[in-house]
Amino acid sequence: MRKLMLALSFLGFAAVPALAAPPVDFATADADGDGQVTLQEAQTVGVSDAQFTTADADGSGGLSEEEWNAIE
Ligand SMILES: [Ca+2]
Repeated sequence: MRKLMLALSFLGFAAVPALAAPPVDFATADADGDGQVTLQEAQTVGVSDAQFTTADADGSGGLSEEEWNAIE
């Protein structure tokens, strides 16, 4: 019984998703400092295409600081 409880608690812990947040802060991601994070800049710090497209709320092709901070 004790082993079962341990196994269940381990599985429960493993199922908790990683915290939803951009991998680095906006200033770090905006490598050229133009105030927008491009897809290339985002990919450099590990953001996927899908995350970028979802975060680009206005479809401008670049992320503002507000859009960047909304990355999940
Ligand atoms: Ca930039």
